[in-house]
Amino acid sequence: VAAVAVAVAGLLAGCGGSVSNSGKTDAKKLVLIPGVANEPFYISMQCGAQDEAKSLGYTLDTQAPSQFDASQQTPIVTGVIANKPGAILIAPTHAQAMASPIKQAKDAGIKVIEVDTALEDTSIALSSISSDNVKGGQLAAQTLAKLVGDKGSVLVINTKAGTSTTDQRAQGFENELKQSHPGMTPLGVQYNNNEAAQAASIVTATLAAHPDLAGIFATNLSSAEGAATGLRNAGKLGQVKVVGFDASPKQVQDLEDGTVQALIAQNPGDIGKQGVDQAAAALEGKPVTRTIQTNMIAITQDNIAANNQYFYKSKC
Ligand code: T6T
Repeated sequence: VAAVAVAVAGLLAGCGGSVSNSGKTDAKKLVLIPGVANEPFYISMQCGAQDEAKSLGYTLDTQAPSQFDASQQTPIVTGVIANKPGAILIAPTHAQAMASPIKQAKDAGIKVIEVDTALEDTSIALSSISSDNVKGGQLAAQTLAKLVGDKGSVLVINTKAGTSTTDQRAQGFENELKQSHPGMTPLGVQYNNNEAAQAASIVTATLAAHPDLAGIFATNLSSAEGAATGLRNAGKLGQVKVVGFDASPKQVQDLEDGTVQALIAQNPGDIGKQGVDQAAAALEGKPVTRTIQTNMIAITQDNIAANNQYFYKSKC
């Protein structure tokens, strides 16, 4: 009776594959669940993950929410659990709100690997691969300090509270200002809901209240793309210095034309690749590394030509 029940459960789940003691999963099937669809950071991650999956003999399917939001990512996770892949590589869109659905994946016997963002609860994922985001924020502060001559008011444009990576970048930035740059006045953190248009509006409103604004740290792609648009609209290009995180095609264009002065580029392709390596290790019973940090670089007009391998892709 038990054997029949297992077979029926397998049929209902629509999958074959190996039987593990935690249920029937397809041990050759990986699913990548990025933070949001059609965005160069995650597209680059997907390219790296796909290539690695292919070379290791796994299939990799990608299912992304249309907005960076836990309410949209949750049903994707639930749907993926029903298909029982061997492992998921996921970028949680919220450090707390995504804990419950991701734990359900773990409880269903699916190996969980975090790529880029992470949950606050470190007991759910087997491995987390990301930039050192606190250090990235510190690097942004040091870069912006040089650009503004270590003085003046500076604004942080962040995405959504609860995003582990960008919260850490803002924290690293503010700590560095506090510790080593007393001449710089932080105006605080404003959130753009991961929408470039909202970042542009934040810049417009901040310039109205603080016409002497010296610099902006934009903690990710949407913040930086929007900050550049806001400055262009206000006719403040070059007067207000911008250090942005990420390196989308638009961000690189903004750096080339001098709208922004520096980009902290991550290595999303490597995050994806290493995510697959960790998933494969877990599925093959090999040792897994709990925390892996991938590299980052500050790109300015001076070193842009030497660093085009860091530019993010719009397609693989
Ligand atoms: O900056 C990346 C990523 O590291 C962050 O967690 C969320 O925003 C991006 O995807 C860029 O949009």
